[in-house]
Amino acid sequence: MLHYHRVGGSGIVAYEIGRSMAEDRGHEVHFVGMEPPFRFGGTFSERMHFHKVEVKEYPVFDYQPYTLALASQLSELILLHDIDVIHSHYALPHAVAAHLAKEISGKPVKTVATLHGTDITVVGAHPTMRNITCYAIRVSNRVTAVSDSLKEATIKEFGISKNKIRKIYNFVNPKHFNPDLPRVKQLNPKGKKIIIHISNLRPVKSPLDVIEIFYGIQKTIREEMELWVVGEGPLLSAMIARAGELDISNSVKFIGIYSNIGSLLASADCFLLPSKQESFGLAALEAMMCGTPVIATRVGGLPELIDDGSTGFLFDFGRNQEAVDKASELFQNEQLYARIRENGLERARTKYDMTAIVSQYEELYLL
Ligand code: GMT
Repeated sequence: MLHYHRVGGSGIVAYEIGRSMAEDRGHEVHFVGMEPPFRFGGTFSERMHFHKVEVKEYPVFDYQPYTLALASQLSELILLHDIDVIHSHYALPHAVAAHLAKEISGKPVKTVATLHGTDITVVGAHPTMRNITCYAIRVSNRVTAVSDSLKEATIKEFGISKNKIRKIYNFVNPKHFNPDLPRVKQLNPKGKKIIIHISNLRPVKSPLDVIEIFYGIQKTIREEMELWVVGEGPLLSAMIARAGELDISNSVKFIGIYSNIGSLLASADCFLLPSKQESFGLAALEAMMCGTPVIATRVGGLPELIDDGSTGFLFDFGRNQEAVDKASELFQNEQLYARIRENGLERARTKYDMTAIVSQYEELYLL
């Protein structure tokens, strides 16, 4: 049984683990959440089931008790479906709810918690949530982190033994992310060079830096190019305004939410990710799997994915000129471009291989 947040990379990873466990390995998988997993098109294969969490609205509560409702419904599902493993994505509130559900059911169900980043670096580290996060990690039977960087940050923050946490990298489904996907020609009829950014446009992703870096690259290489901004979020209006101030609105397409991300990535020439923090950086892996070179900040788990100058480019957060220089070099040197693209593809396919990573989770479930 898996439960997860309804948006973001963690939901995508949760869905792909469950899908692969059901379709490729014959397990019976129950997804539990407020909505079916993100990017899930509407149908489940026969071994996949979805259970919506119902939260009773009651005026006495200032805040509706989602975690308690989740724990109660998980405990029912444990009994109804004879569940062996509950895999929670995010320590808070999911790992806490899973532990409560196990206690309520009285069954020897195994609890696995995957830490994705903000549950540790932002929410969990906050004094109001510190103790409960630490508790969630302590009581979970197995805990995984999506990068070495996040594993180390968790050990440091909570003083947890390093044996308690196992690093299991994220992965993407090669069927949806590969270099042979059809290009979206209608978006680029003139065949311009395309720089792409995909995120939820929250401050942690530094989306305004995307505009600044694109402006710098355009000024440097003086070739017709376009920036595609994919996604929606709180800094969208500020990005539109900044593009206007820099007089580059005609070269920036704000695409919004788009379902066929793989085709967009395969149609682009470079992916920009100037985040302030990124425990893994799933979008960067998606780009590399599509053969699109990535220029990203040297933060969190990104240096585990990208070797600067070999499988992509890294720059220090906020040092946008460094990103401009590296992108300009990439675009002006065909041999370098081909090498980075091939190395990036190879790195993504081998180190983050879906079959190998799902096997690591399966092993953990059976341990
Ligand atoms: O940070 C987000 O925008 C969403 C969040 C999520 O729930 O998907 O992302 C975190 O988990 C992803 C999947 O493991 C990672 O790829 C992201 O790097 C991580 N975000 C941060 O660490 C800021």
